[in-house]
Order: sequence, then structure tokens, then C-alpha cells
Amino acid sequence: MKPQHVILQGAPLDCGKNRRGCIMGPDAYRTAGLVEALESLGHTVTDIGNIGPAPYTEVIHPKLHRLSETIAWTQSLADATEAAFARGMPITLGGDHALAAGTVLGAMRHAAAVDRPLFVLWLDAHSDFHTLESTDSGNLHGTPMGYLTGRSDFPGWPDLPASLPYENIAMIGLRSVDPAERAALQQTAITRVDMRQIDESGIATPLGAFLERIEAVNGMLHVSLDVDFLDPAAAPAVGTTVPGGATVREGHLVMEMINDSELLTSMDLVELNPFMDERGRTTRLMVDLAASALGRNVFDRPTRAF
Ligand code: 4U7
Ligand code: MN
Ligand code: MN
Ligand code: MN
Repeated sequence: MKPQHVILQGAPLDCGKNRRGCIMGPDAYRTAGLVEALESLGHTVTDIGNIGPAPYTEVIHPKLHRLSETIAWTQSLADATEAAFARGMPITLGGDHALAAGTVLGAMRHAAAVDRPLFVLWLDAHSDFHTLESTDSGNLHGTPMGYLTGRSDFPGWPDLPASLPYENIAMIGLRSVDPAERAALQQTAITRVDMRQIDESGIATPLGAFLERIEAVNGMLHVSLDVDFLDPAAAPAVGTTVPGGATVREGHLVMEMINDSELLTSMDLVELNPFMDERGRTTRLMVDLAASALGRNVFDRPTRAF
């Protein structure tokens, strides 16, 4: 990919679920040398530090966990992400996946302003397609795709400029989809690639087809990488471990194809829980994957020794 000006923004949001630890994510990425890795590829990097939620007062909800705080983060992250596009390529360091409600909303606003279609590549074991009604856990990191596609009402959340079209979404790595999500997904044109399909025919063909569709219409590409896309044997630092995930090579292949496509315009690195990591290896793998999407050949030496 051509040299970029990368805007790193930390989003230590930990309200999308009960298990704590994602609050430490942004500083773990910094400690693992993400800035240096991107600079070594010829990019310039501005780390704007950590963002916080917009002012809020938590109103306890009988089912939904920390709803007010999640809405407040959605507001601040949408504004920050939209502003970051004026300067470069926003990369958001999570924080749990509830943050994507804000970052993708910011990307949607920017896409509307420059009159380009936005596409979202969702790399995740889960579809995160719940509505506020359908979620059983009440954990809002399971809902950002439900919100962004406008498939049901999210009262009190920021208005969308328009719903994210189902045709513009690809979910790859699926292996834990709740019955209510599955029933709803089947009614949509969202591209869904589950682990069985990846096992049988590989990840490159469906991803290549998605990237070609984006290129054909000069689309923008937002990539949302949930750590649990990867197999927990390779990436143990997550709250929700789901066995049978993508291998290290499958992860890199996705990122290498994104790099080759020159389509990437923004990215989230989410759900890293450094408290659960083993000597930083998940964090380092996520840094390596981000670098792969922005140009590092996997055979290049890592930029930093530990
Ligand atoms: B993640 C779950 F029930 N679907 O709603 C839920 F399985 O951001 C998991 O993808 C959501 O990690 C996982 O709580 C959210 C559960
Ligand atoms: Mn997720
Ligand atoms: Mn997930
Ligand atoms: Mn998770």
C-alpha cells in the first residue's frame, strides 16, 4: 500500500460485556511497537492518545449492560473517527467490539461527505448482529452490526446518515452465531463466510470477490478485526474464546490481500484482553496482522525484538 498518514486513536472501552480487561488494549498495542512497525513500512503515524466517552450518566437498564456508557462512546468515537479522516487513515485500538458502532458510524459520515460507498469487512467468530431486543446476554459488543445496518430501533443512539447496506458487508470467520442472529442474517444480503467454508474452499476466493466489488465502485473499506476471528491457540487474549478459528496464516493472507487491494481506508483492532495474554503473544500477533494490512511482508523480520 502507498504511504499513508495513520491516525492511531486509543478507545479503552470496556463496557460492551462483563469481563474486564479490554481497557488495557490500547497501551498493549503501543507497548508491542505498533507505531514503530507502521513507521518502518514508510507510513507516518500520529498517535492522538486515548479517547473517552462523551459525558453521560449511567441509567441502570434491567437487561442491557452499561447502555448509557456505550451510547456515550458511540458519540465520541463517531466524531473522532470522522475528524481523523480529514487527516489520514484512522486506526482504532480497542477496547471491545462495541466501539465499532462509533468508528463505523464515523466512517459512514465521511463516506457520505465524499460521496463514496462504504464497505465493511467483519473478521469475527461472531456476527454481532443482535438488536437490543434479541440479545440474551445484554452485552452490547454483540450488537454493533445490528445498530449500523438499522435493522431495528436503537433508541437514544446517534442517528445514522443512512443504514449500512447489507450488500456492503462481509463477515468472515463465523462460528458462533446465536439462533436469533442466524434467522435475521438469512434474510439479508450480507456475505457470510463461516469456518466450514474456509476449511473446505479457503478464505481467498470469497475475500477476493468482496474486494473486487469494492474496487469496481471506488468504495471505501473499513476492516473490523476481532481477536476471536483467530483460533484461541494462536490468540488466547480474549474473553470469549471460540475454538476452531482462523490460523495465523489465514489471518495474514487476509491482511496481505487487503494490502494488495489498496482499498483500506480505516480499521479497528478490537477485543484484545491483555490480562488474558501469554507473554504478549496475542498483542504481537495483532500488531503483525495490522502491519501486514499496511504493507509488511510476513517474511520481513519483525521490527522489534522482545
Ligand atoms: B464479540 C454473544 F451470546 N452472541 O450476544 C452475545 F454468544 O464482539 C457473543 O464478537 C457476542 O466478541 C460476542 O453475547 C461479541 C453470545
Ligand atoms: Mn465482535
Ligand atoms: Mn467475536
Ligand atoms: Mn469477544
